[in-house]
Amino acid sequence: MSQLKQSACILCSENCGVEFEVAGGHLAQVRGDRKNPSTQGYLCEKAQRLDFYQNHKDRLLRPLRRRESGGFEEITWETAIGEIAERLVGLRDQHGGHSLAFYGCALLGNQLALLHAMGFRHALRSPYLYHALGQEKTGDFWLNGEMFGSQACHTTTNDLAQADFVLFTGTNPWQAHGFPRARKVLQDLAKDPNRTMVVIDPRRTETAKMADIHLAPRPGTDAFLLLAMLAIIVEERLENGEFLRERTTGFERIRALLADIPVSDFINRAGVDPEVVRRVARGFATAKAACARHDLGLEQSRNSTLNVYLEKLLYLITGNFGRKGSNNFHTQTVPLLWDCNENAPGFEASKSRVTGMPPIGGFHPPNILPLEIDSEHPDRLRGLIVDSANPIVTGADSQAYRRAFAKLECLVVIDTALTETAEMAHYILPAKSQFEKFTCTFFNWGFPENHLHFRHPVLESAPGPLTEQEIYLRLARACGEDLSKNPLFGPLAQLQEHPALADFSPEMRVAAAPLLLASMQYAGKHPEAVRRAGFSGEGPELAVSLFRKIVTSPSGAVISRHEYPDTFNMVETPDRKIRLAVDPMLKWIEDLKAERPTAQVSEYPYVLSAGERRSSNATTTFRNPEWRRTDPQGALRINPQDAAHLGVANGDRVICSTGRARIEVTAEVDDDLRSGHVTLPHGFGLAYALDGQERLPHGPMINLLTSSDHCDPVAKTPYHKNVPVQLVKAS
Ligand SMILES: Nc1nc2c(c(=O)[nH]1)N[C@H]1C(S)=C(S)[C@@H](COP(=O)(O)OP(=O)(O)OC[C@H]3O[C@@H](n4cnc5c(=O)[nH]c(N)nc54)[C@H](O)[C@@H]3O)O[C@H]1N2
Ligand SMILES: Nc1nc2c(c(=O)[nH]1)N[C@H]1C(S)=C(S)[C@@H](COP(=O)(O)OP(=O)(O)OC[C@H]3O[C@@H](n4cnc5c(=O)[nH]c(N)nc54)[C@H](O)[C@@H]3O)O[C@H]1N2
Ligand code: SF4
Ligand SMILES: [Mo]
Repeated sequence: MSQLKQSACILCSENCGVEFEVAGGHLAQVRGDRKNPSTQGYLCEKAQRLDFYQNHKDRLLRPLRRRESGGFEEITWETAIGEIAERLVGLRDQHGGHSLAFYGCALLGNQLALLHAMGFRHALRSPYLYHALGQEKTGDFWLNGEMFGSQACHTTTNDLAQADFVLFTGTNPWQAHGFPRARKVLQDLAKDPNRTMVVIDPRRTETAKMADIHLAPRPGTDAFLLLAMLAIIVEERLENGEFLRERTTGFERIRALLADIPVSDFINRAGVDPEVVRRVARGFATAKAACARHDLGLEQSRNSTLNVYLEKLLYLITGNFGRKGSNNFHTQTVPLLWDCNENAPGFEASKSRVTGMPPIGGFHPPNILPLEIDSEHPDRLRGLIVDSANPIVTGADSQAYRRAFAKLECLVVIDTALTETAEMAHYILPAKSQFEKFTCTFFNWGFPENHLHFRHPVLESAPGPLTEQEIYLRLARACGEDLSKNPLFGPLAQLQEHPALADFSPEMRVAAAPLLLASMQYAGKHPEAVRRAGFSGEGPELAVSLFRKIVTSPSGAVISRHEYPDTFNMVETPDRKIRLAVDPMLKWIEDLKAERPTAQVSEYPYVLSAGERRSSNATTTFRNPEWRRTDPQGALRINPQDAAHLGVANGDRVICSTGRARIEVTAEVDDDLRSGHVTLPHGFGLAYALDGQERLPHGPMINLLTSSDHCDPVAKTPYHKNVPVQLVKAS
């Protein structure tokens, strides 16, 4: 007997609504859920493979404890919780809460337990949450603090479906998505002769092939290109004077700086056609509504935070902010981002002890984690809880991670699967899968309309795994925390008794309580927008009607409808004006002007983008490599000229090395790449035992090659898209 159940795909932050036919513990048929208000039935091909996440040989079913002699033994939950609590409380009491840190706790699909995790973090007095967002978006969050007054003022580009000029820089949404129904939106853009799509990417990506204009700069030169575009806009007086006067401060300093940019020299540095650059700059500035979207190609490349700053200046100087089809702010239901500016309470205490790194948006960067552990510093990290992440594979410099994790006095991993990180743990705690529990994602970053999808379980879980909410509650209790006094567990426990939850099962009451808290905060902050989405009442009544809708809509709910100018009410500077001039960025631009390209021949002459998004990857969510239909080896893509130079043909093996490591990969000759630029995919290198074979890694483990010090000076985000490598044909 099969049954149709609604849920979401968990493979990227879009979390497209799905309908599953469930049969015999399998997610048999997968269809797009037309009733999902955000994704409306849309799916990409990867969703068809979701059963590979649910059912595989590495699923964890029992708590495991590391044996002195190596390997793991099964233990009961009671023993596991008791022993972990004793060890963590021991470290806290002997060395202080700052000897303990958390990693992850909020994954692409699995974020409902975040408040519980933070409740437990409070019990341990730990100031640290390391997170993958600190490998990508924290430079952006830092700028939001400087320019908009709060690191939580985060911009969204979801309205680009309404734009008539769209600029994608360093992102390939055909593969990576990043906004709802990406391929459909791209197809509509490409078909419409009145709208323009521009892609800035060194590779002729799937998205670039659909664009009206593709600029292929040398990898790592976006700052030069964007500065040239800004200088052209100002030189041609194409800035939006009215917007700048009403909404911003500091433009005169920016104008003076841009007047001094050597435009032709900078365009030359980027290696693109000056006429096309002018056309793009003019097009963006004079469009009815333009929207600029970037992703890792800017964030994980040279000058990361500066790149993002220049993109912000581009849409702000041209007034493409706070209106239909432009860049806007989004609202947050459960706040994922927190303002951590210098004046925020507890700022000093939240700095890491070894490297002195403050959190940005609430997150510490994975790049510094090995240094914080593998140190003689008396205040080094000694205990770590990893939940929903696999940093041994996904953090820069896997070997440094391994060395550091081996020194931890207590490593606890909460996961559904036996990962490379779990294999190093003292304790492994099995979590229910995202299809076996109530869960939710707070990456609902829509604007003007925002949505939330509280997902119900679609499968029975085997006995053994628990939800993360339950795990954190048990751990906190075992640590002796008075839950009623805990700033998170206390309110959540009270809300479980709220009449709005009275008709729910006990399990659902625990699961849904964070959303009642969130609904109260959200309806309190955005009452008009919530009412526009069809809810009525004031205060608690409005909050409860919003909450009831969220938890009883298995396909997701529309939670608010804003009006475009609301964006300006969300600016948090004292005068509600956007500060354009950010001193460290202006200084950085001066430094770039002084920088001279080197003519030196390097030992590592190729630029590797380590971590491309393809149809063959989905972070590290799938362990069984058989889910892939193409690209089984995770090929190194290389330009034909470079391949010929190395004497390499399609399918040949190549040694790819950096100062850190050398790995053997398979070449795929690809004329969509510039000469000198090569790419390897993200998410490969996971160990898995195929039938009749040993448990062995499949494909390149790219972070053996990367290093944590090749990174952004402000946010410490790694320059993964710009790793100098040496290539030789394998003998
Ligand atoms: N299929 C698939 N989709 C995913 C994921 C996945 O693992 N697989 N992961 C999800 C996650 S976690 C994220 S963060 C997003 C990331 O999504 P994206 O950032 O869009 O994806 P990437 O392929 O990592 O990088 C984007 C582009 O940057 C380009 N690039 C490299 N160097 C430069 C440069 O110097 N300048 C410019 N302008 N471009 C450059 C690359 O050629 C590439 O096309 O994808 C999400 N979606
Ligand atoms: N070189 C290089 N490195 C990169 C990147 C790159 O482009 N290049 N990209 C970076 C980026 S953008 C990102 S976002 C990170 C992603 O890297 P991570 O932050 O490590 O996240 P994932 O790879 O998505 O790992 C998800 C983990 O969650 C587990 N999991 C799945 N469901 C559940 C659940 O319900 N409960 C629990 N407790 N666990 C669950 C999975 O088994 C898996 O181990 O990688 C980063 N690393
Ligand atoms: S991987 Fe595809 S189907 Fe899944 S959430 Fe992302 S875009 Fe949607
Ligand atoms: Mo990411």
